[in-house]
Amino acid sequence: MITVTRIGKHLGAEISGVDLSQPMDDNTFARISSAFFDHEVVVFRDQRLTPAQQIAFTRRFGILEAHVRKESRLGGHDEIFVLSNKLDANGKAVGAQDAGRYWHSDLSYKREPSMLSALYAVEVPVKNGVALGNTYFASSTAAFAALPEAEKQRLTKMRNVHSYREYRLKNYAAQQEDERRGIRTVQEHAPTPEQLASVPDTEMNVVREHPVTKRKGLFINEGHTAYLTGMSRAESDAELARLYAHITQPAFVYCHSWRVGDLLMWDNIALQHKATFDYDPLPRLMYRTTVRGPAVL
Ligand SMILES: O=C(O)CCC(=O)C(=O)O
Repeated sequence: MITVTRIGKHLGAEISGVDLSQPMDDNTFARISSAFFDHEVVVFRDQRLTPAQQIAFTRRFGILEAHVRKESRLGGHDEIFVLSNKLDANGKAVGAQDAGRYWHSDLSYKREPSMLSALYAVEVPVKNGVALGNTYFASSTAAFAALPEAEKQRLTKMRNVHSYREYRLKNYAAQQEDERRGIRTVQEHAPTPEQLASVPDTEMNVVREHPVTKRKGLFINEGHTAYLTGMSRAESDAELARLYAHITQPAFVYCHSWRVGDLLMWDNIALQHKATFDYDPLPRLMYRTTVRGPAVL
């Protein structure tokens, strides 16, 4: 029997009593889907999934994305984006090592940003019995709901631009700086001109209504939002910093401590997330599938 147990104050639930490797009837799927949208981030513990089974389960939610970073897709399974600090036998990175340095919502720079992502823990770094590489989630719907009415109305009139180009350049510069300071052991290669040109900047509303729950949330994030329109960069930076501090305050955050076999799914419209890089050189290997969402306005 499926049980859903709340694990965070404003977000997060553990769903137990389901084996995601098996075909699933429509009633069970409907129960999972409704718990997922309600809680915004859900974890299924102790799963044993092949890439094909992860793909089959997440495909029930919609069209799967093949990530723009082709070099980080899993061989034979384009729908799986590999996150890892591991190297293969030829010394080549097996996946993306820098995903999630900033608070972000997956693929939010696209005209049709991601609806949800599912991350499966294949290898989790553990030191002295404690799992490292936690992932943090912040509910931007809970953050929006907590704002005063006048502030909600002011933000509802605002627009922001998400830029894959600015994000990759900022991320790469930060990684180069880390390397200079001796922090990371595995290096990302520079974003290619082809990658930078492949996703145009997208302008969209700051306040976004969720297509399923109808909750409103702040669709801005530190990683991908380049600027708010209609003001100077300096004004935009100050306003964004204030809003990010509001969204990511502890009351709206759930921190996930990983175990091998966790399949964690999060709602990219309702929340944003951030990785922790505290484990190198211990190996970490995660497989992500990402479901496309509706177009932003
Ligand atoms: O590896 C993590 O903990 C989070 C990864 C992430 O941010 C992403 O997949 O977008």
